[in-house]
Amino acid sequence: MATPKEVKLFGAAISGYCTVVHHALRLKGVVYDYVEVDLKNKSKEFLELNPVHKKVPVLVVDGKPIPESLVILQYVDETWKEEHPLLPQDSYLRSKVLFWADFIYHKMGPLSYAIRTTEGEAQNKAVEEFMGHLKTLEDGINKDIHVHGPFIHGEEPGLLDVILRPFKNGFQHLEQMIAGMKLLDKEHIPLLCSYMDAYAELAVVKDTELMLSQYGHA
Ligand SMILES: N[C@@H](CCC(=O)N[C@@H](CS)C(=O)NCC(=O)O)C(=O)O
Repeated sequence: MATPKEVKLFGAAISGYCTVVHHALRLKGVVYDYVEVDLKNKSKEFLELNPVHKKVPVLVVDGKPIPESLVILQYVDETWKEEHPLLPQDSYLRSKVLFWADFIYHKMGPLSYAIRTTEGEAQNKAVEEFMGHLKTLEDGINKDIHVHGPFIHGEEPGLLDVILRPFKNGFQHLEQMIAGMKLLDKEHIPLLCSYMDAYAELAVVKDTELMLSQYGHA
């Protein structure tokens, strides 16, 4: 496959789904243009890129649109294969990583939304269920991936490190807003907390936050 010439990311600074794409491109060293989409007033150009879901992120590579963040991450990993692999070479290990990625997206994502958008009893229930999922994820990663390093994927961050990042940001924000709420608890999920802390120190994380801060969000 020829190396792509023009890479453009249509995203929104508030969106964790877009953050993960910024990080993947930057870990790979891909040079790209960024277009901030006004989600309240989506342009005709943007709607033509993602007519099915009408959501960000959409990555456009040499004029071809790729929607859906998890699909984009896999596309990026395959297209810039030589640089910083995000998925393991071994197909069984890769299946495990994709299994837990799917768990994060489809089990934890909706609950994280519920925590942010409910109050009282409903919120407590969502928090409790979410804490259970975090523990399941910690134990599952430990059992299935069991590599040693500061990151989930070992010495270098991979797909799971990337997609967990928006949770850390979101929950730190919630913990500050709601007194007594503790979502990222070192006693409960020591490994995940330490992976997330290591990831937070990366230049790609800080550079992306700096770049997106011009749109009013870190
Ligand atoms: N499954 C999608 C979810 C993307 C998503 O929910 N994007 C939100 C921003 S966080 C969006 O574009 N919302 C605009 C809308 O729904 O109109 C992905 O992983 O890319």
